[in-house]
Amino acid sequence: SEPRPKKAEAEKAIKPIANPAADDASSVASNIKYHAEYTPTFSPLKFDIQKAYAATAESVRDNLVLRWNETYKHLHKTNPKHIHYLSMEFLQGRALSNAVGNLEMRDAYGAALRKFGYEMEDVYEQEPDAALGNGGLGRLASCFLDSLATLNYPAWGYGLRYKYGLFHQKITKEGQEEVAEKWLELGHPWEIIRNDIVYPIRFGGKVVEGYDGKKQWVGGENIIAVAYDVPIPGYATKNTISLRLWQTKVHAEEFNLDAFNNGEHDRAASAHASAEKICYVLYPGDASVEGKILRLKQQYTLCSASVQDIIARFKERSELTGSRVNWDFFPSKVAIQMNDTHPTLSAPELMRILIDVEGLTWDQAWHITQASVAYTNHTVLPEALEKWPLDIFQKLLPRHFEIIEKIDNQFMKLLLTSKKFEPSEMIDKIHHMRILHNSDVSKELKALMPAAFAAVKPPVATKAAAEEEVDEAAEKHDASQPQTVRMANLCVIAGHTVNGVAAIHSEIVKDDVFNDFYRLWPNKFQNKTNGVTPRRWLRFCNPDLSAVITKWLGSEEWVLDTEQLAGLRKYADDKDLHREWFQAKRSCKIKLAAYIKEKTGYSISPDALYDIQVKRIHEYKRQLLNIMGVIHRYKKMKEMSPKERKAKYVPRVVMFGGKAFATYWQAKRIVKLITDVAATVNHDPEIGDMLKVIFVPDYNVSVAEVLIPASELSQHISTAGMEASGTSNMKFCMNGCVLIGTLDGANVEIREEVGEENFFLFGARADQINALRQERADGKFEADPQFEAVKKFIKSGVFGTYDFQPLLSSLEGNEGFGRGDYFLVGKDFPSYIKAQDKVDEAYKDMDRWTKMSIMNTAGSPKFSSDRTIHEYAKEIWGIDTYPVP
Ligand code: B1N
Repeated sequence: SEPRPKKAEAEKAIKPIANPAADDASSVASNIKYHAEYTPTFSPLKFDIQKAYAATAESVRDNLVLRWNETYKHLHKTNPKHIHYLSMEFLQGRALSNAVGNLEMRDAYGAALRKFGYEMEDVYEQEPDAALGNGGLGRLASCFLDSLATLNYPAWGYGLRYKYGLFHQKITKEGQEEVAEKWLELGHPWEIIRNDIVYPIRFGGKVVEGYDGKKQWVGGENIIAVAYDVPIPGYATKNTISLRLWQTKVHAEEFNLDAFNNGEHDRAASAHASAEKICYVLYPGDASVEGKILRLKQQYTLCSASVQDIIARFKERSELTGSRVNWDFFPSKVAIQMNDTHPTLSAPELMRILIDVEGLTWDQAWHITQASVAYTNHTVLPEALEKWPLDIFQKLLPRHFEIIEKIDNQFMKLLLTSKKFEPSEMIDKIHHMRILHNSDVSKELKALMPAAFAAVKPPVATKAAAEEEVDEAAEKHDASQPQTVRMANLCVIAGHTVNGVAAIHSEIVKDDVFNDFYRLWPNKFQNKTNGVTPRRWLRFCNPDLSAVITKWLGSEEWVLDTEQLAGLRKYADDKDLHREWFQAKRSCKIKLAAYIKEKTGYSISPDALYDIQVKRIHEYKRQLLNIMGVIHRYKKMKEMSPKERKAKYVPRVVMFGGKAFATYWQAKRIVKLITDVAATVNHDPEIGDMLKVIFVPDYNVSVAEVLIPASELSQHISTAGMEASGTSNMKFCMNGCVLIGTLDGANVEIREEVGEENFFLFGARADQINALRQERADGKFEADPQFEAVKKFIKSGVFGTYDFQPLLSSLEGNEGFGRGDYFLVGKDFPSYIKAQDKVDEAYKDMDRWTKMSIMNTAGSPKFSSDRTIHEYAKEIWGIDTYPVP
């Protein structure tokens, strides 16, 4: 690398020139300097690292905007079908490093920044993560955008511009503390505010019927949504698509000048405050439902603004061809994907606009809607299936409620006339499958029901008597059960396709969660196994290993064509590759050790086995099983002589990372247990480097980019059947990390791809879980003595005085809420310990381990989101690629 000149000299030597297309180091430096002077966000007196970041980002943005404009023009001209990916979450992480990488300008920017005396990596670090998501679901959406752009598909991402992203996690003596996140505070150079793209959004009010029978939704609270566009560059292509984030506000006229002049300042701005608070925070719940009106307002804002925008562009393009708007073409131009149930309202919103605004008939609108929208399910946890209290929903969205009522009726009619169910099942099926849970059934429908009903009961004497019984049955709803709008049912009914996110999950969706719907519409159901972008998650976050891969495969084509990674298999026993592979992993481990030292103060040895579990803290993900395994290991080590210890175990650093939902107390106790165990074990001189426990604070995308490359073993140990897919498992696998896991989610497919000898399997299978819970409830479960010993060890106070009893109680008893070991930690414990012992055995033989590591990377091609996106494009969306020439 070139010697660093003095900063002041460099600044004098480089002329500021605006050159958006700059791609050589000198021109890039000029462009950076130009932005430092003419896009001023910081003091002109200095060119510190923060300013270096801001100016570099602006310079990269120039380049993106060039491509972004070209892409828009190209797609406008060619007018292909577009996919619109609607998601309440996008977990983008940092943009600068990714953009420079995707533009293939690492060398130019690295050299340019060095002219100013900065290292590119240090400049990257100035950028706060855009954390507009909770975990896997949001990160998946971001990986999909990268693949959509890279593969040249016509696509839009739609989300909300939350002022505060996912909270920061502080780890203190008390455990986890949450601190507000402020990613926008120093400005965000990656967005382009679009004051020309604004849509009205209404809440509340009422529905009035015109003389012509047309419905109109009027009154209520009226706000606007303004577009903020984030250009998303593809890798090694000009194509640059948009992530359009909506920000809520009100028109200036809503400001109450009279009130303000009267000194009522808050009242004057109350409309502003009410609108703006909609976009204040990302709801920090992963797999839980916030029954908050604000959350429903957020969801409707996303859906309404996005659907209006999609329709506006459809019309714009229709006019371009000179013809009048032909709505029949809509589904051949527009695909809408609902990322879980959160954007479900896009279906009734599309119906509303087509009928009330565009004047289409119900049947036309229904046909268009059904042909356009599709739904991805991401979880089988019952608490995560969104249900809105009917009265709240009706009040906030009265017109949508009417539309949903009609869809519900239409659906029940279809059900009653379909031959898919026995008449005897019908009442039950309606109760389970309709959208409006526990609502009354119309007269018209009741008239269809006697036949169904008569089949169960002995034939009834008179028509009147039959009707009476049907009335009773149809309306028989448990008074304790609230009336709700079931969003998942609406999604399945309105969408043309329903997909799960890993093979096993999609089977559970068909056999269990939506089995009734599957019997009705078997062809609606598909699987789309998740994937992750190999750019961010291998090429950019792990340059050391990438260089080795490129060298052995002979080119860098694997970054676009991940199938080529399979080519590593033929060198899996090559000693030279082993040496280089080991060195690359080791250099990542050294970087991670430095990071851990800085963030936690703990020193860890790069010679130890790096064992990592990072994900949201949740009982079903079983961080508790992991830490209890650690305690078992620690206890055993203490009982051994140093010699015995060295013979059985290898030195190991067990790392955890992840956030707990702020009021999920059990999850927070798990964090506390981990940190307390760390505090004891890490200071035990008898144990030394043989075992270290680290809780890495504030896990996010950028932290993952440091942890994953350095991992050697990673844990994906959820109770079988509960993790829909998992995506970090794929990132670890790509980075040559061996997995220990249950047969759950994508683990099943990863194990198939890498080979069972390269995966540490343990635990009960999904199809055994119900029986095992029953066995426990029946009092037939025999506790494992080692597991009992670990519980006793915790209770003895070795790890301090904190009261872990509520945590331990969840593992005790036979059944009951929060008891009876619902997640089967105790049941799986012995097989988990055995699998962990096998890990130590394998790690003692470095050749064997390195081969396993290589085989994991070689087995990872399937888990590129490029593969996933191609499948969605072909099998759900019906879109083609349109590279910008
Ligand atoms: O979606 C990921 C999967 O890989 C994970 O297995 C799955 O747990 C995750 C409500 C969720 N499912 N459900 C959510 C997120 C936020 C929220 O408010 C539910 N996240 C997942 C990608 O498919």
